[in-house]
Amino acid sequence: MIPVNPDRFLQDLHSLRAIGASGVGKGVVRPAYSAADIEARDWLAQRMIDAGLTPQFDPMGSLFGLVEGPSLLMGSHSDTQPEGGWLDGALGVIAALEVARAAKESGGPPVSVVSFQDEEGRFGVTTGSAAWSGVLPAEKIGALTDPKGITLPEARAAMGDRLGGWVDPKRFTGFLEMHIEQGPLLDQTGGKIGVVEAIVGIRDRVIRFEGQQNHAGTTPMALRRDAFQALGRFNTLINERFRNVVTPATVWTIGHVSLHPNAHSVVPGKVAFSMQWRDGEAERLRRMEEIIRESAEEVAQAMGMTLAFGPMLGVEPVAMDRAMRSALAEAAEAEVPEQWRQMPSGALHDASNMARLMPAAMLFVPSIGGISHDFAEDTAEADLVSGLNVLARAVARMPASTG
Ligand code: HGY
Ligand code: MN
Ligand code: MN
Repeated sequence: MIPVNPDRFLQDLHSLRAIGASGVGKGVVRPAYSAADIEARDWLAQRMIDAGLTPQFDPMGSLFGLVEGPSLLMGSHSDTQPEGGWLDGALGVIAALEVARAAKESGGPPVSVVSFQDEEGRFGVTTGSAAWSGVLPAEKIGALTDPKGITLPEARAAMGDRLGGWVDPKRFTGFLEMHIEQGPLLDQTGGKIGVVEAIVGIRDRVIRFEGQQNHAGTTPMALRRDAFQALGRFNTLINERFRNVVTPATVWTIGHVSLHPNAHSVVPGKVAFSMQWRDGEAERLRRMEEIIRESAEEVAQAMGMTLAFGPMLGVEPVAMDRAMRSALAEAAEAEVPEQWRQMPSGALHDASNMARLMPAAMLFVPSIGGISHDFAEDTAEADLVSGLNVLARAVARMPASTG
């Protein structure tokens, strides 16, 4: 086992939490390319230097802490949702830093560290790791916008001359990511560790209906072309039609709605909304896409709307590497006997993209109450340390890192 230092690990985790702290519980506001995000990356780069790693930002702003020669890559992301928790992403980055640092101090296997940029998708879906892995083609990056219409290159300019060249993925023997579960399974069953079997696939796109903006007092109901009513009908239709296609594990979300002009006394003429759906089967994702397209077309036709679809973003469902999973399972059994399980991930992670480049695996620790993407997100510190210890045991056993 690599001799990791739990106190140093927890201290670093709390130092990172202080950058962009929301003031509500342990909440953090550190969206990609914000001042707090860049401050956190500068702080992390210094911690990497202190640990004997060489920091390098790639063209997206993902930060690597590199050792010389072939190494295992560990990490996650340090950007957050608009209202984020202190652990989503940060945990995997700081655990990686501690394992890399302890491995270096003790002459253990070589470990490099990464904090990917925009995992939380201000501009897309796992944007930084998707760009590095080629899932997001270079020519599409410039056109990506956030919900306020700011383009990715505009936001990225805030990183200034920190940005450097791409890191060659061939230098890494595998990718290992620790994360909070962000769901209720471990918490409800008393589990301490989850070894991830596979990560769901996701599709995400913006849909726009445009009708006719008009006076809310004088426009008879029968003559309205109300964009909000179109969204309402679309939502009801897909909920009905998905019933024949989905499983209890399938999820879909309209999470961002922009209504125009968004005023009490105006029949809204335009709506743009996000439509996201996730499932472990690519074929089911495709059938849901068909239902979404047909339903939107039907509503537009019936209600006199013009309809437009934004670019389809997505990541395929992906299985984790078998040998790395075995090393994690053995380490979990040694650390928390019979208090761990194999499980799928319903949340998306950078590991999905990494699996295209190298063997990849993931480890979960419980989320209290199953809450995440909220200031209330939390995990008992004893559980965070158990996860760190499982990593420290597993890395010592990983075939990829010892070869
Ligand atoms: O949305 C996700 O699953 C991830 O947390 N970005
Ligand atoms: Mn995350
Ligand atoms: Mn997240």
